Amino acid sequence: MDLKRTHYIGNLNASLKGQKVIIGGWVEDLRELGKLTFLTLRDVTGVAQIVVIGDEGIKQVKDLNRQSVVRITGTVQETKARDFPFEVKSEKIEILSRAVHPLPIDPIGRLESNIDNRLNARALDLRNQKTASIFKIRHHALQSIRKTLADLGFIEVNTPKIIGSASEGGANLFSLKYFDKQAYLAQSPQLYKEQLTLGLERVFEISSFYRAEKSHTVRHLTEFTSVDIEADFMDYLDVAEVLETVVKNVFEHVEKNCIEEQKILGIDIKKPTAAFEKITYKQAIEELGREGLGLVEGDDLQDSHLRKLGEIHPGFYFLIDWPMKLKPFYIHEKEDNPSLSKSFDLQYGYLELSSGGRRLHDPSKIRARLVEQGLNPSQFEDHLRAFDWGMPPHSGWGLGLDRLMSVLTKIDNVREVVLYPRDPERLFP
Ligand code: AMO
Repeated sequence: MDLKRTHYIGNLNASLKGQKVIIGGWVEDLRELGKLTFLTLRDVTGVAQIVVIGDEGIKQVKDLNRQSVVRITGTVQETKARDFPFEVKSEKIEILSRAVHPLPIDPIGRLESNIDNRLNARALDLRNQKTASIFKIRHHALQSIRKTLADLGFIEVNTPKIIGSASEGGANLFSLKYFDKQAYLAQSPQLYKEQLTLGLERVFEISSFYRAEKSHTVRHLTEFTSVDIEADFMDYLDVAEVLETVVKNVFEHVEKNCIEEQKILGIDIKKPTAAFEKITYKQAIEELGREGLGLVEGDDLQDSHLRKLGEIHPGFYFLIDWPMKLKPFYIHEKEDNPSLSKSFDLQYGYLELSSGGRRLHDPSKIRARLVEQGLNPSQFEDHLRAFDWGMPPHSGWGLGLDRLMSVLTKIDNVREVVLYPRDPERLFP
């Protein structure tokens, strides 16, 4: 059976009047009006009205359930319908796949289903134009990130996800049996991306990473998508600038290329124009002190502190120069104040979107830091060997794509912007 279509519905228009077309998609609605049946057909690009005339055609679609898949051969013609600029008069209907009735959720979204029911029927949920729009925007965001980084000379890489020792220290690791050995799921590409600067200088990776965190929040998943970069001959503020460019370009690209999707979601995406403010950790502590949240230097910022900072700074801002003791073993100290680090987080209000910094490239310093943090340097020897082979000074960051998507689409729960989210409770579908 031939499955080809001559057009996506989105490519049809009134100027094709009189032309024969073959389209295919999902039946969204069916209305019988005496000797006519009107069928609304949707594919990924749009929706069209089909008029079915004649006993045979009408009989074919009479008991057809919504969301069944059909291929229509017909002619584009003028319409009296107010919602459509043209219609297609059907000459041949092929029913390719029948949907059951009732469906687990209303795919058009007229009847709202709760998020759990929608995630349980995610494939069908994508027929809801709001859901589809989120993932079209996500596609455009990814395209923009890849283009920005490639234009800046970054090479896209793929690092292993099954690893023999922790990349971010020991906490929150998923372990798995690897034949007769113990293995883990990568929490980040940290060690690999650092090593790769030795050969490829500027690298980036966009991939899933894993954290065994039993967090039940709208911003944590056990499997999340991270955009990671690492670059030699760049200091921490240089890579922060790359991050700012990446984020701004995403907004600009989506603002221009996802006009219909923004309409469907009822959002108005605007590229941030101002430079992202840089607030030092010390300034943040002082600001929080003035708000009555007394912290002493060296204290980590808890959720309540970040929420308060987010009220003071509602948009994008960098929190820079964190105390060394709050940062991972691979982070470089500030030359003029070794108790502070060359590090930053990119925040959107209270939400942490990214963290990064300059890395240590002197292996003896890394070994000392590992010991300081209660980690065993011998478990990192495979990694540290590379630091004796001409490791350039380097910096990088990791950006949570799911969190960025939630900011972009103004949807709080990251589960909404991930196709098949994984959290401590959700392992299916
Ligand atoms: P970090 O652990 O801060 O840094 O992670 C970087 C960014 O990844 C996102 N993220 C998550 N998103 C959803 N669910 C999670 N459980 C989750 N965990 C992290 C956040 C966070 O800001 N190797 C360093 C980065 C670097 O220095 O290059 C790292 O992994 O948006």
